This record gives sequence, C-alpha cells and structure tokens, in this order.
Amino acid sequence: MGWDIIGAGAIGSLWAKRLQQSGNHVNLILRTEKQVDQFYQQGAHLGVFHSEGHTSIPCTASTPSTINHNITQLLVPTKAFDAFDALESVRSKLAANATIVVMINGYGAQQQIQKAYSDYNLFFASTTDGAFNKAPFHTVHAATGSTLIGKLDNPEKRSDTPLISTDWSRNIDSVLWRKVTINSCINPVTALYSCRNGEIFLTPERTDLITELVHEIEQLEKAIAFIRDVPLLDEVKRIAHLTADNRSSMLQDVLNSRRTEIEHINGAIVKRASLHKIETPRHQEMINSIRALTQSHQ
Ligand code: KPL
Repeated sequence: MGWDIIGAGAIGSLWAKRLQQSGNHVNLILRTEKQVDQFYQQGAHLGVFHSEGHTSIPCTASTPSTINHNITQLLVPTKAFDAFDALESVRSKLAANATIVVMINGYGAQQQIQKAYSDYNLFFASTTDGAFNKAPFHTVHAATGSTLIGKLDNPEKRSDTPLISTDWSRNIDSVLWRKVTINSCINPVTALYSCRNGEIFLTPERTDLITELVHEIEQLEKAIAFIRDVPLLDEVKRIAHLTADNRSSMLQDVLNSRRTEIEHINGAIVKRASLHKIETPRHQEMINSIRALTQSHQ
C-alpha cells in the first residue's frame, strides 16, 4: 500500500518515516518542479533526526500535476491556511472513496474541508508531536507526542484508524477545540515575547495576558456549554511545562519570516465568540500584534 503526503514539512516528514517503516511506499507531493528536482538531487530521501540518531527515509516525489497514480491514501499535514488549496490541487487525482487524513492546527479549516470532501473517507487528526525542519528535507523530531484521530461527521461511529500509532477519538471536534484554545494562549505570547514555552509565565505582565486570554475563552465556553474536567489555565500551564524547551510553531514562523497561523488559532476563537456575541479583545489584540510583527510575510 502507499501513502501520498502533501509537502515535506516537519510533521509530514515524521509520518513519512512511520509509514515507510511500517511497509508503505511514500510519495511526497511538493509544490514546484524545482522542489522535486532538489529532492532527487539530495538523494530522494528525507532525513529525520531523533533521540536514537538519524534515519534516512526513501520516498518518491511529484508535483500535483505530475502525479501519475490514483491517490488512495492521502495525509495532509500542512499549515492550516494551506490545507484547503493543497487538497484542491490534487482533487482530480483522488481515487473514489480515497482515505484522507487532515492533520492541521487551528479550528475552522477542518470544517470547511469536511463540507467539500464529504464524499471521501475523511479523517481529522490532532498531534502533540514536536518537530521542526532544520533544512529542506531534514527534520528534527524534538518530542514524541501522541496523535488522536477521528471523524467530524458521525464521530460516534467507531472506525479503524487508518494511521498506525494513533488513537481513535470519538469526539475529534472537542480534541481540535481544546488544542486550539491551548495554542491561542501559548503561541502568540511566545511569538510576541520571543520566548520559549516554559517562559510564558515568567513575568506578571505575561501571566496577566494569559489569564485574560483564558478568561475570554471561558466566557465563550460557557455560552457554548463546553465542559472541561480541568480548567483551561491549568491545561495551559501543564502544556507549557511539558514543552518548556520548545519554541512554539508560531515563534518559529516569526523567527523564520514565515506566515503564521494566527488567523486559524486566535482568529478561530474570535470568530466563534462573535457568533455568540462574546467579546474577545485580548485575542483580537494578539491577532493585530502578530499581524503587525509579520506584515511583510503575510
Ligand atoms: O502545539 C504547539 C505549537 O507550538 O504549535 C505547542 C503545544 C505550543 C507546543 O510547542
């Protein structure tokens, strides 16, 4: 069996490793011919650095227009703002009832994809793996996390997970929401203060900011009757502590002059809150500040 993976980002490369090592052929779908040429010139493999050393993963690569097979299993581990267009670029190559796993950050793009691709065997995943690309096609697996997978339509129906080493979630919508709420409190703060995750409570100013971000989400969650066992602030503290040495994905984007996912993270909070007439000025402020910081690369 084979998997196609869109892009060669850090999370996609981790999954290329896992899928290839469990006996699948992996084809990378890259944006341009130039990237495909570069991939073959570098020996047609992905390099993944991890705690036990370095693994070289042989793959093939093509652009959306040069794929010469029907895609039966597709992983979409892109940035949230790229996912829909990336899927559209390979739509004509999808086999009827192809399995598609969308593994993106944020909240909102998943629902848009669900509407447009409901004819396919569509899954959504949320991962806590930590990884970053240190060079094109060279990924560092910084922290092993876990990956939950489920369906947005008919979530209760138990199905086999199509990806190895993942756990089934009967409520992936809630998993995606929890993740975006945590990211909306950690990521912009690390990007604005240029600090690691473990430093977001270092000063009273940062602590006040996070407390207010959390409070706005709590108002919204009251309105939508979203129940948590553990208060969000405690969750934010736990994840910040667990990933203390990490530079958040948003900080990495800012440092590398890349577009950030702020619209899909804090933007998702503001959007959902506005539907319930809840004010979220601190989240809006995060969007404005990150936009201002990255204006030249939007
Ligand atoms: O998901 C993350 C991210 O950086 O996007 C956290 C949980 C904050 C870990 O770095």
